[in-house]
Amino acid sequence: PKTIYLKDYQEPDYWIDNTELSFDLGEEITVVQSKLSLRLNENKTHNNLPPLVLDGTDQVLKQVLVDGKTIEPGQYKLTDETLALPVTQKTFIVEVTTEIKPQENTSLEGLYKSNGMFCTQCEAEGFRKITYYLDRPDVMAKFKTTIIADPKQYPVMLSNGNDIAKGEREDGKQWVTWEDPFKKPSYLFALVAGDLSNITDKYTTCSGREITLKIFTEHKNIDKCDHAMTSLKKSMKWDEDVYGREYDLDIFMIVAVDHFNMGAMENKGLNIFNSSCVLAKPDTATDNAYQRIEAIVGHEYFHNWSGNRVTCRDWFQLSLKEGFTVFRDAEFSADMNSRPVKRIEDANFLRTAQFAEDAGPTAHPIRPDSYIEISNFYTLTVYEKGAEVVRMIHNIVGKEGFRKGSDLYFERHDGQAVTTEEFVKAMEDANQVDLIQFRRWYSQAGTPVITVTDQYDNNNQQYQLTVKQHCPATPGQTDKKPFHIPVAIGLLDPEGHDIALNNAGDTTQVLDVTEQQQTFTFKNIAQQPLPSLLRGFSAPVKVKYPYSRDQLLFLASHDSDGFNRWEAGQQLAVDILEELAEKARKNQSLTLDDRLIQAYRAVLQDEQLDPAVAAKMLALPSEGYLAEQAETIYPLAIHQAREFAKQQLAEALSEDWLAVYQRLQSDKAYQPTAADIAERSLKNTCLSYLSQLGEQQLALLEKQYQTATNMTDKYAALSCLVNAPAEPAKPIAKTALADFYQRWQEDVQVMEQWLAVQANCSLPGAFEHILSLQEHEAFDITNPNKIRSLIGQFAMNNAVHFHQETGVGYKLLADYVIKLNIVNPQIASRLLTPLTRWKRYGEPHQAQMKAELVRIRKQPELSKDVYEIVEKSLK
Ligand code: BAL
Ligand code: ZN
Repeated sequence: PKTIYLKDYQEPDYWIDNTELSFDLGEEITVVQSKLSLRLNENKTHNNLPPLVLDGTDQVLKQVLVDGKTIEPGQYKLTDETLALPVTQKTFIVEVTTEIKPQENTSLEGLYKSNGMFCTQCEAEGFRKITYYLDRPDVMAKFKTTIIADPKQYPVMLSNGNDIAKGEREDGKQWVTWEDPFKKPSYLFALVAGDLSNITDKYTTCSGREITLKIFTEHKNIDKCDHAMTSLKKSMKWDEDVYGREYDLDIFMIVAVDHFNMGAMENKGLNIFNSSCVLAKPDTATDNAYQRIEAIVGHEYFHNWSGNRVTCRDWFQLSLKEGFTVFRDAEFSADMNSRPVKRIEDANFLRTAQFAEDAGPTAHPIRPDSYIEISNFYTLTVYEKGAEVVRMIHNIVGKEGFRKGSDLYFERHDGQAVTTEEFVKAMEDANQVDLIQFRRWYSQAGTPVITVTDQYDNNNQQYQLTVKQHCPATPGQTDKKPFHIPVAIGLLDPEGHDIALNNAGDTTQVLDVTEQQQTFTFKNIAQQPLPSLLRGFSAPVKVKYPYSRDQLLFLASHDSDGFNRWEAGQQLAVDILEELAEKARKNQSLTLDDRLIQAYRAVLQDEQLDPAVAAKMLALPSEGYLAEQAETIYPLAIHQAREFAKQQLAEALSEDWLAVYQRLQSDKAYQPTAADIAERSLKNTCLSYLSQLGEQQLALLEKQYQTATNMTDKYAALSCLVNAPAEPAKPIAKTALADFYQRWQEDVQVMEQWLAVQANCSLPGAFEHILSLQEHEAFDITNPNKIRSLIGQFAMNNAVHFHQETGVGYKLLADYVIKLNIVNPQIASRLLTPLTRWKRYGEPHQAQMKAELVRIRKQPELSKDVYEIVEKSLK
């Protein structure tokens, strides 16, 4: 397969101004007709008129016309991936007729069927599976789309823009024409046809325009759309208030689809959503789902400006729209819910998963230099680290400066396909700041490590922090230049109070770290302070400072920065768990440092603390995070250490867990408000510790399972039962799982949860059970959500079974990668991720993981998606 390089980017030879499409949807064959108005790109110098090379694959070419004249097979050149046509005029019309079979398309790219409904997914390069086209984001055209189908099966037929005409043909088929007045690249095209219900609402924009809002779904799910509608209206208002962005079409539609590779897709005016990211009602969706839906509805809506109105010139610029939009959705969620908790969750996720990506064989900058398959670059780096890079700009220029910069960016580039450079330039120009060195965040991969040392001079009342930065080598990048890292810090006096750092009395200061080594001096410091470093996680870096456990305990109870209070507790836990894991690996006896118990007790007894923050502070670092911290990963030792600590904390604080659990009992009707979610989260955290306490608390779990009036509480109880180590819990868990299945077997979203809770079970015997679930009717290899729930959860979150020493866990994953390589290459390649980390593991894991990668590489007909990841991993 060919590698595509950013440095080779060239504008296209031709532009497409207008695209007219017609789809005659059939059960066997779907006929696609396109009519493209093309124009020579006069920006480029041409000796002769170059041939028009259209992208296209997986379709049968039936007819080609240029300016109304048939082009015979001898006159065009057709390959598996392109159609090249001779050109004789600078402007011309191309008409192409092709046939496709959406019902056989299991890749879920292009046009396909999900539960009898036709739907599309075109980003990044799915449109070329629909028709021959200049399938690249810098070619932007106005689209007019006619859909023709049997009205009995497909009464609802949707595409981008506004519906402008409809009618019935003589053969009884109905047709509808949609027109999108905004120029767009092909990746934003969408089509849906099916027997769907919808809920409708209205939104009046800031300039007084009335927008029709519709959410479409299968009839049985119509009672699950309200939360998404509320979230949509909140998003529209928030984007007006915070960014001054108003919606532009007269209608905004969302469609829920069960078979979907991604979470959702921002097609112009017609967002298509994975049903798990849009459908919710209290008795079937957890608080996590409610919050995920709000965030994703926001994310896709915000793309209307950051992505659609201003789009990407090429796919190397993906973070231009994704990093910025993730930043926007994170701020939206922070404004709608608890800001500190959102920051903790995002930083925790980044440090667990994106740092691991940065430290592995697929590490790449947020603006990659090359790719084989662009689908492989919808990564945590491009999305989450990309958002952190935007956040750093926000912190450098300030809230108002950022708004000035984003206004300038949208004003300058509305209707254009641009690069990350244009974004940074707009921020610079609007604020007269220099981001030259900052741009290295776009081109250098890897997680920088800052090592901080300090010195206090009592005589001069002076305190110095020396910061060194280093970024480990990543594939293709050995020597990195220093980054511009904004490091927010505070200093605590021995009583735990913040020290004023300047005459204005500021207690947090941002140090602009730009050199390999730099010293910062603070004057008038009366006593030796304790530094609070990287407050609010002000940059996506690792920090090393030799805190003692007592100092961490001190910060965990005194730091005025909510994020760093949580972080100090995490660091204390990591330090203790690392020592325990080392002992476990050497088969030594384990004892828990009492300081962790003290820290937890303080949180449990602090009734003033926001329960959402308390729940975060009472969660031990995940096995994934501990693995990411380790030099060499021994997953079974990590698991043993963490389970031991959990057990000890459960026992030592049993009365506190129970007291808080009982205090938080409530018979309020379910509301997905921040305050209620916070209380449920703390209550269920307590329940999970109580579930460690043997037989004595089983009645509590069983009661919560049986009496819960919402899915959050019910699922929490089910999860605790399934993972409770006490022998008498087993039959109760079995009964609960059967009851849960019985009750919700018709509900696809709940069945995903049911599979996931079993896939995550780390108790002995769970692996055999997971294997048996592959045969269960709730599982379906053609549905990515089911793959993610069973196989993905198992490989990502069930370390003790995935990494079992016989290697059978790795084999299970590799078997799925091999099967899905044919069925759905995008999902196959994503599933591979845990195996790609093989070099970081100790033996026997390392050799076994590698062997499975080698087995995958030997398969005939590897997709580009899987090939690229396997090759990079084995280098
Ligand atoms: N553009 C792909 C889905 C998303 O990031 O919104
Ligand atoms: Zn996005």
